[in-house]
Amino acid sequence: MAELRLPENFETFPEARKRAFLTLKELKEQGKRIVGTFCTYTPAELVTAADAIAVGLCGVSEELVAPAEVHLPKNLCPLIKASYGGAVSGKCPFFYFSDMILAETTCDGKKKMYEHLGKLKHTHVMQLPPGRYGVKALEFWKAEVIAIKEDFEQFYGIEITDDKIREAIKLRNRERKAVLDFFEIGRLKPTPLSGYEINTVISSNDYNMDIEGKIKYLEERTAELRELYEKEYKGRPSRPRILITGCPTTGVMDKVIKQIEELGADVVGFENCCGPREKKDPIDETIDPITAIAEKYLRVNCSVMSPNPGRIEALDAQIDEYQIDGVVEVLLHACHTFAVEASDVKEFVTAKKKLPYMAVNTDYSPADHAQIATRLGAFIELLQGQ
Ligand code: BJ8
Repeated sequence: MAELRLPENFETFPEARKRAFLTLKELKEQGKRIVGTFCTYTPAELVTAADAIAVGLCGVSEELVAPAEVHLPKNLCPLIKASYGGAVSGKCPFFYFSDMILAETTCDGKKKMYEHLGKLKHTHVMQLPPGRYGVKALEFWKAEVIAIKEDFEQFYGIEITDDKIREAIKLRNRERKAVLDFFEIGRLKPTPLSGYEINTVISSNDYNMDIEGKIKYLEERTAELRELYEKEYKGRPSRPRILITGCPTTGVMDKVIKQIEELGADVVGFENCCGPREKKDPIDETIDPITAIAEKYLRVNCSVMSPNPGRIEALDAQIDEYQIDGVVEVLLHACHTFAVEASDVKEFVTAKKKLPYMAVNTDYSPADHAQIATRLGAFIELLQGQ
């Protein structure tokens, strides 16, 4: 088995979560505002402008699935079940410490789950338009962005000024740039950065409450990796380079991302919400801040939007920019929107880009770990032979 390329002081995702939990407890005791969030469509700038901390509540653990099945059907996406399971069982400290929840109508399962969540805690559900095109979609979504601001103002008894929002946009744009620069280390060939580290760092960011600290860490790590590339990697042969697409991979990081790298390939890019999906697209700092926020988040390329051509465009660009040799699509069980898009993705990758494609249908259970390893092993052998 090949070794993962990880830094000496590498903090695993469970370690980062544990550290974040302790920090969050302290912050809560100091009276800080905490808002639980789920999705890339969430305008984090408004949370920051409310002087609140945003924490990610997406469930990533198999043990949280069973408590959810008391109210939710078995045949539902594991991410939805684990998110609700953590909340209803009291096992998710981030839900416990959140003052309120900022949710969104993305897929059907999530939006119906939020109705249950609303019985546990104040839950503001942003209504996303089903498609992003046309003036009406933007007008509708802009009204929803204003509604979030108003709910924060009422809930916390504060006023959120335009200046506060502008300041938050600038900060979050700097954060975006730092995350994107870190991701783009994956463009180097051979890459000095493990995809497992990328997925871990990005998922841990959901629990990082110190945005300035996060920017500093990412800038330093990016500089370190560039130096490492120049000193040790440049000119060496590359392992097969894989792009991950599809559903978020945090809950299946070990059985997919880690296994790919242990089997002899590099995960160099992510075209999913654990990747640069929205990082490449900063918020316009020159126009009315609410309009800028609404326009930006409506451009997120998620399969819940119909149609969603931006995802294929993003895949096209990433395959070229990251010199990809093969694409692995991760489909969480019962995620209909990504599963339906999968045939177009496969067609695009194999027919247009002339690259091997493989879909991994999975959930959070460890039961298919070995079976996935066998399939990934065969896929990587195919790439190595090309
Ligand atoms: S912007 S990818 S974070 S919705 S929960 S859609 S896996 S069935 S997470 Fe997502 Fe926002 Fe889109 Fe990104 Fe499918 Fe499961 Fe639904 Fe999911």
